[in-house]
Amino acid sequence: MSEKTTDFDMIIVGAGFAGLYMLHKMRGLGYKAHVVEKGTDVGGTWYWNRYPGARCDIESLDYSYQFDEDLQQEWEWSERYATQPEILKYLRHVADRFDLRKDIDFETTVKAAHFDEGSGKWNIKTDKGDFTARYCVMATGCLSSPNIPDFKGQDSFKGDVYHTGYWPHEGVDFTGKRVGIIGTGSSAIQSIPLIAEQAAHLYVFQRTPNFSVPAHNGQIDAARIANVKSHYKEYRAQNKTRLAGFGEDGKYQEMSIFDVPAEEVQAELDRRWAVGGLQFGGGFADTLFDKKANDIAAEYVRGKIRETVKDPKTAELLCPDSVLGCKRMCVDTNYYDTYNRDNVTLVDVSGSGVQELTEKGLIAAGDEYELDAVVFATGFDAMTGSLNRIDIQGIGGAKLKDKWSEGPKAYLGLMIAGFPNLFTVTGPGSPSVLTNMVPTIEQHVEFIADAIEHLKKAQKTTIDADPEAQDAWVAQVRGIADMTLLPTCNSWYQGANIPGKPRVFMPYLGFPSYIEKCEEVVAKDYEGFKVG
Ligand code: NA7
Repeated sequence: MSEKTTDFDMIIVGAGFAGLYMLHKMRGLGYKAHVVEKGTDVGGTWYWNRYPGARCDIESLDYSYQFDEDLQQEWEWSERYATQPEILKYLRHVADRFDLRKDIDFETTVKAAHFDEGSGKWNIKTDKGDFTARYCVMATGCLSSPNIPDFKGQDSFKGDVYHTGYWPHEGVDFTGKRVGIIGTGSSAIQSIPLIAEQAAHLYVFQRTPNFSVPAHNGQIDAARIANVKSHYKEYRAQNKTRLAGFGEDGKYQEMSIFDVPAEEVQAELDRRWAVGGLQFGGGFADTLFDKKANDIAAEYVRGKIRETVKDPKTAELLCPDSVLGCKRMCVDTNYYDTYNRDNVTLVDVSGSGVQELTEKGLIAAGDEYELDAVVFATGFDAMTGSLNRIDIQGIGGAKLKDKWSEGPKAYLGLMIAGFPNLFTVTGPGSPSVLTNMVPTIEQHVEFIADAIEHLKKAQKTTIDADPEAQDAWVAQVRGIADMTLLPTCNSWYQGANIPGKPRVFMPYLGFPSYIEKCEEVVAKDYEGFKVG
């Protein structure tokens, strides 16, 4: 039996959307690439997040790969917003179709990645053995390191405990159970209506309410599928010109809401609400910049909440007083209506929070709730969590964790100065989570592959971010965010959901401008990168 190869051109960490395409791309270019994946199968985010109701909030015709025309033509999405099982099935199909599994080690966790200046290679340590590779790509995801708050008495609870991001593969039957769910972010908002249908009683422990807009999900209209598929390439190209990489062109989106007559504003908000989805927030040019403009759209949603939820006290508790869109809006099916059920109670923990887990349940706002199961829908250590979990060391043994102790710094969200030949797909400073993630991932993967081809042609072996270019990019990311209302609430965009995490706005706001910037960087011979 031959020895297992441990030296590769590239090691890719993670087998989600990013890792799979990176592998396919590099293999196609003739490189020896290999993926290391913690899960038992491909899927990344869509492998782990199996909670009831988990689905994408971007439409399935958009949230899919475009790198292969045959793939996008042959795959049939069934619903407007794909469920987690359907996206996982799609990614499994992609892995089989391009024969990717043979180059993936599953159930293997990367513990460390150290740059060896002598060999110019990365030494990658896993729990199953070590690898060396000239290039290392962290395709570790943005929302992939679950946040489990450290409540007092955490281990004393005798019932079942779940986190939405680590959901059991076999599913959970809550029939007849008293269930408590902590959190009211997107994962909670998607799962609450379904858990409520099963549970004897569901208590929702809410620290901060979120804005949610209806998905109006359903089977995708066959005519729409045929239409998009008849010109998929042009359809994708048009999306690339849009602010978040998806959506529609609205009549007023270049206009201030104050320049549009009030009845037309109302009609446009009604129209967007009826269409459903994240596009609700994109109607007017100033919604994300001017608090008064934002208030109009925010108050519209509050009106819908008050209209839907029968108990006025519960309705008020569900109405956010923050800026619409400063936390990622949620997209739901029957979320607000679920509070009209007799077996659902909203518990306000905005003051003292969930105080303690006990043997029988939990204590919140001074009262003990007896429960059979607790669901943590408490989100993720976004954008940096999965990178910081790995002991990454660059030039001179410098640790990434130390370099990022005051907040993450990266150039274009793709490379980190001092960590040569290490790439991040959708790292901090990438537009990633503010866009349709799949096309953004494809763009990053293609940028990385092109950069490596560039090195090969130039007979060079190393690429690294220039610290000054990196600092300028970090300043630009923050500068743009500061022009908007986005930093005004405690969002995971700026690390505010994790105690002690430095508060730095991480994603770059501006998808078409990001692509233009990357193209300019390449045209200027990899401006801002040091090639050697
Ligand atoms: P989110 O959006 O980060 O939501 C997490 C929720 O958990 C949010 O309501 C938090 O309240 C709440 N939370 C977190 N810690 C606590 C503690 N200690 N006590 C009470 N409540 C807490 O995560 P999701 O998984 O729902 O969604 C993540 C993204 O995935 C989403 O934006 C989409 O892009 C898809 P808080 O608001 O911090 O007061």
